[in-house]
Amino acid sequence: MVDVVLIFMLPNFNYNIKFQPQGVLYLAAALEKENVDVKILDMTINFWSKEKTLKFLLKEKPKIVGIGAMSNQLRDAVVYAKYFKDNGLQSKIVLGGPHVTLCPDFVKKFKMFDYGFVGEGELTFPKMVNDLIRGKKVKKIVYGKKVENLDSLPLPAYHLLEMKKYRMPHTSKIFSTMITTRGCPYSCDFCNVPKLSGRNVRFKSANTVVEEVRLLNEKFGIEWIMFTDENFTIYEKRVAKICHLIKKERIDVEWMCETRNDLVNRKLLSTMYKAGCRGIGFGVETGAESVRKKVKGTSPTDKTIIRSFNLCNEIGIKAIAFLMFGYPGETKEDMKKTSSFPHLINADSIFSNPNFFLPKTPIFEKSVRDGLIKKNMWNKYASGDMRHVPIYLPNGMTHKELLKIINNCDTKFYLRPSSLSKRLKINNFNDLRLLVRNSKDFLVEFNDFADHVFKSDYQIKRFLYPYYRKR
Ligand code: B12
Ligand code: SF4
Repeated sequence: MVDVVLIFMLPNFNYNIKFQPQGVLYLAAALEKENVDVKILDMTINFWSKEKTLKFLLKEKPKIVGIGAMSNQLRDAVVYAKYFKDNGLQSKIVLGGPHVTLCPDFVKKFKMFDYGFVGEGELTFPKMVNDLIRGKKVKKIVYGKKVENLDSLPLPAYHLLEMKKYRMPHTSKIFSTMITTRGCPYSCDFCNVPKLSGRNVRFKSANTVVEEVRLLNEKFGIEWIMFTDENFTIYEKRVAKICHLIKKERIDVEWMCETRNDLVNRKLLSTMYKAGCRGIGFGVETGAESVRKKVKGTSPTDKTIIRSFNLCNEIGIKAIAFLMFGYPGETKEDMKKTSSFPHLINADSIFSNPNFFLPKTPIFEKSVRDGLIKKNMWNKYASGDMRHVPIYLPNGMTHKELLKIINNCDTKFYLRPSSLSKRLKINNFNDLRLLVRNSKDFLVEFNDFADHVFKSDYQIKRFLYPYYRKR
């Protein structure tokens, strides 16, 4: 028996990425601090059917089942919660995470959820849980208090996950995610991070960050860390201190992070490289500067992007371009520019995605005002009335056309001989020999390559049509 089971919902497409869900890890740590017994089910790892999950829950008899879901995971959250309720689960079901934070009324329409939890959970969810356990009355929608001092939080409850099951492209090493900031001061049209976490960036101190790195390395054997902060390098001094401490404490890890192209420079990149940074994902978004200007603002320009990619190439950090297709006013010509841009900037890898119509983003709000979409489209998606996850289709383009463009972009990029040899770092016979010797890395690289080239269409289908996969 356990007090709380936290479920991180299924990913609805076969991302070649399996990341530890930091949100529920932080929640679990906060609950454990209050002596609440908690278990985590990460569906992105175990892919349990609703029947199997219910069986587990009926055995564990938790007082509370907490489900964390992004907007694109809503339909599964609804299907699972309804199934639990219809089949005798007595636990109270609480929905938390980004979607309900943006659209709190969601739980009033979808009655399989007893409660909705809005915002950050660490300071408020433990009290809610205690109230529910003691049979006290709790409001239908509970609002979480923002955590002002991230250093005051207990470290995420990594011990509740099977850490070795997680993986990411670019490495065969044992890997974990970490997140060290909350909030973003920028205002890209397609993104709802500033709405979710605020414009004011809250940081963990370098000491706390490195303490977590050390714990992951020593206790869980983690050799590779992915910092999933949106703009890891936004405060240069803090990153330099993190690098200094990793080196000083001789922690044997390599790592990656994500940031904007206008938030790096030669000095910082070379400090990062020396402390183990081996990859950076940049939000390039589009190869058409005029479109980028509209959705992201005046920066980063093409020039800034090219410069940062060149610097990474020079220093030895893999530079990954995140691309999106489907912006207001974007033409097929613009999309062609996006497809060829990674070649121009000499990217090591790309991630191309359609632009989600994420609720409460500037693009979403404007499209509702312009009568392009209905405000309740995510409810329709959640209930199954809408077949696929809402994505932005510019200028009357069809889904099929957009997906084809995205697939072609991937195929064109990954099938270039220079791209393959760069990914595999084969410049001469000796490189080839080393690669074969280190066959695990070879397989990882080959798997990523194959995923992009042969299965990208299949992946995107799974992401757009959640019921593609039988469960
Ligand atoms: C890391 C990350 C990923 C990773 C890993 C996801 C994972 N396994 O956790 C990867 C790269 C795989 C990913 C993919 C995607 N992501 Co993402 N991702 C993030 C990112 C940058 C950090 C998430 C995180 O760790 N946050 C830190 C934790 C502490 O916060 P949190 O998760 O929100 O949890 C807190 C609260 O929400 C709440 N809470 C959460 N769950 C629960 C449950 C209960 C019961 C309760 C009470 C409370 C509660 O308490 C937590 C602690 O305070 C966020 C942006 C952000 N800053 O949040 C985007 C974000 C979550 N992603 C987003 C999106 C759109 C996606 C994709 C759909 C993108 C795409 N086009 O491919 C995919 C979908 C993947 C899937 N699983 O289906 C959006 C979601 C917006 C929305 N409306 O849902 C975000 C907010 C970014 C954005 N652009 O707006 N993502
Ligand atoms: S896309 Fe990145 S930089 Fe832009 S608002 Fe979102 S989190 Fe901030």
